[in-house]
Amino acid sequence: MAYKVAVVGATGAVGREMLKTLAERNFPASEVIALASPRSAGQQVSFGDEAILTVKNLETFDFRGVDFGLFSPGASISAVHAPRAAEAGCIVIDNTSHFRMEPDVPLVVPEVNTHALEAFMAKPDWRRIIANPNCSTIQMVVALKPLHEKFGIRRVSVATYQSVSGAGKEGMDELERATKATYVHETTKPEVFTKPIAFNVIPHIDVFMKDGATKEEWKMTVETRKILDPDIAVFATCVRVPVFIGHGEAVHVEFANPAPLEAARAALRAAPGVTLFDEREDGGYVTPLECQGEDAVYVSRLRVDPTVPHGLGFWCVSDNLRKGAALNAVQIAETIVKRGLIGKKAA
Ligand code: 11C
Repeated sequence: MAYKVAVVGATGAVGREMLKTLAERNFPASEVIALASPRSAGQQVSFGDEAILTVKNLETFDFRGVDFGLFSPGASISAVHAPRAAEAGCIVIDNTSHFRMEPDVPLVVPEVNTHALEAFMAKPDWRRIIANPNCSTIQMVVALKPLHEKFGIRRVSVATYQSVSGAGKEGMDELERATKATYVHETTKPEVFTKPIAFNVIPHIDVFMKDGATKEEWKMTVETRKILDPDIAVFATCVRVPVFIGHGEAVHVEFANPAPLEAARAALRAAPGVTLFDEREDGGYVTPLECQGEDAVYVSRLRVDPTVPHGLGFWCVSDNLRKGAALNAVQIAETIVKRGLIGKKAA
């Protein structure tokens, strides 16, 4: 059984990671097609260790016969081309923010809410568009899910430490340029970020909203509620740090019920997608550098928060390009295949 897969935005940081992830996990693909803007058409991208794909023009591509479209081309491009692909019969898994909060689009993290995916796909008139959440939301809900099941979460307060790859290749290039320039006492003008990113931290990701929160902070609130539970209160402060790959988060949780430390540890150890590494000694925690290229959401520094009733705090890190984007999208496609949610085809 094999499926025709298109990767849209194939020349971007997430698109390349999608191709890598499909190859590494041996996704049952009869054909993989790399698509991008007319400007990038004709470029070559790797698919696994051996194959090279020539990028095709998204604007003129006909999606008929394509089973899965993994999209990460930017929200305004997905807005146009994802519905076009879905109408042609393709199942779109979209990594942009464009469709996430639409009520008829499931927002899915396979370890957390596969039930939502199944419920939407069971509807005869479903839109054939599935949204991949924001990277900072994904890693947090993977860690929160086992704790919510066990103790019932009331409120989450989170501060993020987000890598520049969240802003794509341009963000990574700006950090590299600015760091090198600092060493030779030169200055570079920030373009992707609003202030110098080298040797600095910037408490601002995405645009400002009317209430003073940024859209990244708003996304963490509304997406967590859509995925995990609409009754959970979430307050987020999202910060850009001079790290290339891997988002860190300091997460503080208030539960409805007593949350003993050992029971929390056991729940996290048993949870799919979570690796608990919490040694309470020098180096006994995971940092962004160590999670690059890894699939897991790592939880460390788990401890009781005695300042609230039933409180716990922890640190979590994950590779934002991988579990925060490409891997989650591929896992959604794998779940659809494994659960027989689309008709199977002969290879
Ligand atoms: C960042 N989290 O770190 C963002 C990138 O809504 O998919 C992903 C934006 C999104 O800048």
